[in-house]
Amino acid sequence: LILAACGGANGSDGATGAGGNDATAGQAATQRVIKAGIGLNEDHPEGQGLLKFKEIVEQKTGGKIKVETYFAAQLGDDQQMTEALKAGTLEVTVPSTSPLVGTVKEFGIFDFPFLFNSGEEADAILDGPIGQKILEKLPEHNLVGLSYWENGFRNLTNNQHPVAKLEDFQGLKIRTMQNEVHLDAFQALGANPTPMAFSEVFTALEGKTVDGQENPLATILSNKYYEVQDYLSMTRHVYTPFAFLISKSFWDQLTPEEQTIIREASIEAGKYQRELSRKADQEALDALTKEGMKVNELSDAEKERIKQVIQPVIDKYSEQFGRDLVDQLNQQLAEIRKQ
Ligand code: KDG
Repeated sequence: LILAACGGANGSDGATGAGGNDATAGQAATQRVIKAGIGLNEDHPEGQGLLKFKEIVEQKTGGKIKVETYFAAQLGDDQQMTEALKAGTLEVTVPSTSPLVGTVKEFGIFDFPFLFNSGEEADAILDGPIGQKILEKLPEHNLVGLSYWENGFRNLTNNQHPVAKLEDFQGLKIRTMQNEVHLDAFQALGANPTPMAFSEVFTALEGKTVDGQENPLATILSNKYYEVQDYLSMTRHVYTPFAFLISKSFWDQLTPEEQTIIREASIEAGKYQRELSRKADQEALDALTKEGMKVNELSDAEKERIKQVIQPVIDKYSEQFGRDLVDQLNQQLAEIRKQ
């Protein structure tokens, strides 16, 4: 969004202006506004990360670029906001990579269950050549991906019973993100998955359209799912990254200096956001227990059984997303794990 292009004032005075103003004399005095929308709440690590991005951009541009923040899916769900970026009617959004598979199918490799063992492993892959190669597929869709942030490891909540073993998934109606890998994985486990936009989840849980959902602990807390869910099972079945996206039509209007400030701000805010996210993941469990959720762990043996049932789903999608890419991913993970 460009507010006012008032090049005249600075431009015409530039030659005669006092020394102090010379630095800005040649630049168009364009006031820009970045509208940034996300699905989660302001108190969630993602919301706090977005506020950090705003602070850095406004400070580094001396207020020339303003960031307006919109939380809690006020501007739509992840897919709708991503479409708005493509259309150039919204500048920034930070969706989970999972619903982006309709735009760039390769994001789906990050949806493979039990791919990463830690947030740090995820950082190394996302910030390394594989993560960056996938971001490079965005510009042809009028999107620019500047960095990855963290949504985190997902855990299952439901209203029927604790999920402690493979058989406990049988028949559970579970809301999943709009992503085929998630859908197929839950189907393979015997559950009855329903893809749904994030903004509809609370109402679906409350109205019992579904029995359960899965999300990182910080989201289960921030979105008050504990009010409508009894059981929390620590499945940690998949890690979800966020992708920091900016509309390409907006990006292309920026000067190289402005692009650098914005790219670096998204990376710096992302570092802060990942730290907050990891702290929140540890702290949320206590809070959720206090809210009365019944928490259970899964044994390593059960996790192994679950992994085996899901493996054919991973094999199927490895072919679809590209064998070479998946081999490269596994190779790099093996190298990271050796260190
Ligand atoms: O802004 C991000 C959220 O809208 C969403 O991605 C959260 O993980 C999520 C989900 O379950 O949809």
